[in-house]
Amino acid sequence: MRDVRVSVTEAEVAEYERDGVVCLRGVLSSSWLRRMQAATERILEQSGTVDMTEMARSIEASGGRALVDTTVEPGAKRGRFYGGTDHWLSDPDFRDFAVTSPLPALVAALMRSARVNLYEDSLLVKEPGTVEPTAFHQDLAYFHVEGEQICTCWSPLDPVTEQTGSLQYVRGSHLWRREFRPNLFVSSMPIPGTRGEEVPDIRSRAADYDLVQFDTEPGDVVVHHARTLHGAGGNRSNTLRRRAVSVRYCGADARYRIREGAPMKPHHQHVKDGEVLDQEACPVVWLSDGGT
Ligand SMILES: O=C(O)CCC(=O)C(=O)O
Repeated sequence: MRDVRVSVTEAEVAEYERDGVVCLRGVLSSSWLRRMQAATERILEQSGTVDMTEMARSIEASGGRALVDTTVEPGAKRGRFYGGTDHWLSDPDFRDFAVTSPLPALVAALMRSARVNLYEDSLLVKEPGTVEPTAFHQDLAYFHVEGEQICTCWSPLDPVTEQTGSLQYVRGSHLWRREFRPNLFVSSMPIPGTRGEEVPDIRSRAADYDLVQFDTEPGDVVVHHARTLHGAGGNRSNTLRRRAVSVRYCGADARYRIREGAPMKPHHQHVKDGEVLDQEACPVVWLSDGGT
C-alpha cells in the first residue's frame, strides 16, 4: 500500500504552532480511504456508534438544551449524527489506520516529538440533513492526560465544505492556556462534575473570534492541538454525507492526569496522575531513531 505523503514542511509546522491547526493536503492514499470507508460502513451497520441525534432528543426530553443548526432548511431530509470511540480496540482496520498509516510520523514531526502514543480514535458521521451542530469544545477537556504534545488528526472520508459540516477552529486558542469544561457535543451544557471555564458562545458571536475552516477532499488531514477550540455546523446538504475519522495522539511530554468528571474508559481505569503513558492503554506507535 503506497501512502501519498510521509513528511510535513517547516511552514506546516509553523502554522500548527501558531494557529493550533493545520490542514495537510493529500496525506492518505486511495487504498487507505477505501479501507476506512468500508470499516466505517461496517461499524455503522453493526450499530457500533452512539446516535447523537437521539442523545440530543433525550437531552431536550429531560429538560436540557440541545443545539440546533437553524440553517438546515425546515422540511429538508433529516439525517442523523453518529459518533463512536475507540474502534482501534476491536477493529483491525481502525487499529492499522491509527498505528501504520502515515499519521503517526506526520504528527511526530508536527509536534516535534521523538515518540508518539495513540490515545483514541473517533468516528464522526453527519448524514445529509443533520441538524445537530458539534458544540465548540476543547479536546483536552475529555482526555486524562496533560502536556503540550497532544493533537487530533481529523480525516474526512468524503469531500467536506462548510455546507456539509467542516470543522471551525478558533485560531490561536491553544495559546490562551485556558482549560474549558467538556460538553456532550450536541449541547453546550458542560458535563456535570467537571472543572474549568464554560466554553464561550462562539457560534452566535462568530464575528468576535478568529475562526478558520478548510474545505477538504478525502486524503487531506486536518491536525489540531488538543487545546484548540473547535466545533462544526450540521450537514445542510440533502445528498452529501460527511464521514470522518479522528485519531488522537500524544507526544513524549504527555503524562496521565485524571480529569474529575470526564468520562473514564474501561482500559484507563488503572492510570495514575503523573505517569508516562503506558503500552496497554496508549500504545507507542512511532519512535524516532534513538527515541525512548
Ligand atoms: O466531526 C465532528 O463533528 C467533530 C470532530 C471533533 O470535534 C474532533 O474530532 O475533535
